[in-house]
Formats: sequence, C-alpha cells, structure tokens
Amino acid sequence: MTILSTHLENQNTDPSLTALIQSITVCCADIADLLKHGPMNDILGMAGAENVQGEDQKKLDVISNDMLKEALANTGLVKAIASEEEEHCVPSDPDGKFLVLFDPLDGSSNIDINSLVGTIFSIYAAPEKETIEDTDFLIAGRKQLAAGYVLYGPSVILTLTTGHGTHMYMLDQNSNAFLLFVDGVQIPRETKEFAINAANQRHWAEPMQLYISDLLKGETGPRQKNFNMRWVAAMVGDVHRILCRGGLFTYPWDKKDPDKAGKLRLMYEANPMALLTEQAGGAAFTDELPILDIDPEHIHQRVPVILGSSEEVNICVNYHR
Ligand code: AFP
Repeated sequence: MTILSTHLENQNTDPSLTALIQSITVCCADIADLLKHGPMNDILGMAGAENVQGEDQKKLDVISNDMLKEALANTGLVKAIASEEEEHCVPSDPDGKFLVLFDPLDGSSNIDINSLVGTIFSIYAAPEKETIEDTDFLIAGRKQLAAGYVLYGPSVILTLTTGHGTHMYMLDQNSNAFLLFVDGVQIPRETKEFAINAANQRHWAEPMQLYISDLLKGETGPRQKNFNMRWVAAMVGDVHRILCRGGLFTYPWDKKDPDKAGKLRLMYEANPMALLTEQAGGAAFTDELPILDIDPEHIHQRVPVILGSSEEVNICVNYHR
C-alpha cells in the first residue's frame, strides 16, 4: 500500500506542502492516541472555559488545539494559524509559506460518549507580508492549496485533497503511517439518505421545511422514493459517510438566532469540507451559492451548509430559489 508522502509526491505536490501535511497527520495520530486512552487520563469533560464562539470548551478541545499549534510552529513552514478555539489568528514563523486554519476537535459534544470526532484543516499560501492579521485569512475557499480531516473512529482515517481529487488514507497502528486505501473518492450523484438535526424543524426557513417534508413523504410523495436519515452530530462523521456512500448533509439557517447565518463555520469547517466534496464529484452550497465562491468577511463567519450528492444538493437548493 502507498504511504501518504509517496502518494503526494506522485501528484507532484510541493515538497513543503507535503511536509506540512505530514506534520499535521503526525499530530493527529497523537490526538487519536489521547482519545483512545481519554477515560484513563482524566482528559474528558469540560475545560471550565468558553471559546470565542461562546461554547463551553472540552478539555480535549484545548489540548488538541495546543498540540496542533505547537506541531505547526515546529515546521517552520507556517506564517500564522487560525483556529475555532482562538479568537484571533496566531502568528508563527515570519518566513512561513502557508496559512493554516483548523477546527482541532469537531464534534466535541461527542467526546464524552465515545462517539465520532475529528480534526478539520485548511491550507492556503501565505501572503508576502511581515505581520499577518485576521483579514489576511479571508481568502475564498476555492483558493485552498489543501483541505482535509482526520476522523477518529474505529479506524483513524485521513481524507485529503490538494486539488487532484479526494483520497482516503488509514492510520496503520504498527508503522504509525497513513496508507492510501481510496485513490479517488467518487460520491454517487443521487441518494436516498439525508442528514439534518430534525429537532430544529420548526425553526427552519420554509423552503427547507418543505424540502425535508417532501423527503419524509417517501415514495407516495413528490420525490417518489423512500429516504433514510442519519445524524452523527459531528460534521466529520456525516461528511465521511457521504464521501463513502453518498447522501445529503445540511445544517441550514434557522430562526432560533436569526442574525446567525448558520451553525457551521466557513473558514475551518464548510470550506475544507466543500473542497473535499467537490473534488469527489459532489456539490457544496449555502442556500444560494457554492460555498467555495464565498468572499469571507470574518475568520469565525458562519454559513448555512447543503453538501453531498450533486443531484440531491441541486434539488434542495432549488427549493430555495
Ligand atoms: P461541537 O463541536 O460543538 O460538538 O459541534 C459540532 C458541529 O459544529 C458539527 O460538527 C455538527 O454537524 C453540528 O455542530 C452538530 O450540531 P447539533 O449539536 O446542533 O446537532
């Protein structure tokens, strides 16, 4: 089986980018190890602080965030990082070639119940300037050099794109190397499976209420086929399922907090997942435009997300037109 670095070299990847990706995956293998032994190490539970999102931080949110910051700083390749757990960007190496954004532990409400969580990352070329500010991170998702996630599940899986398709690598516990096992993910264009937190149904905009209602009518309704539902409550888990077998994932705007465009963050959740999805032949939209075409306004900006099987995403978005 092909190891990650060889697969990247075979795609003529910039050696510095390969080295950066490698350092991220080595850190994620360490995070996986922490998670495996979490209950024994008293690192589950709350950290007793809130992040910039106003969300209670889990201990592992903070620990994984610190691990990634340190790993990236040690590469000498990163000019600055931005993280879900950091209010502002954190400068790193003035000669660094890259900017890196990450959600260190997506799905952290799943940690204490031993369910799926993951690390999501997004890599851009760094601008030629001394001091990096938050505004320097506001680059459209289509310009990402690389995007990926590491899913901490029964297997530890890296899903990655550098713009030449989406590929999956499994962590080999013996060698601690990530080995290629899906060379070119292809998302089925159609699906019978959708993922949404249905508890918010009464708060959705009417087009989304109608779209989901039509799915639930099954073969006797306008869609003329029965659908199934899944909800992992960790975007990495739902997106991984969709990359493996198709489906539609959505976290739409809702009127619980009308000023919030959605729950998911554009720069380190929606954008990397959108690139992985498009590179695998799927689609990733807000309720009106491709996520990768959004001109970002803030590093913690939130967006509504509709992504997955291209035909189904198109149908869902058309309910909003
Ligand atoms: P946490 O990291 O706070 O658990 O949130 C995870 C997430 O941002 C995303 O990964 C999930 O798809 C979504 O939130 C789950 O949201 P609900 O808890 O409202 O279902």
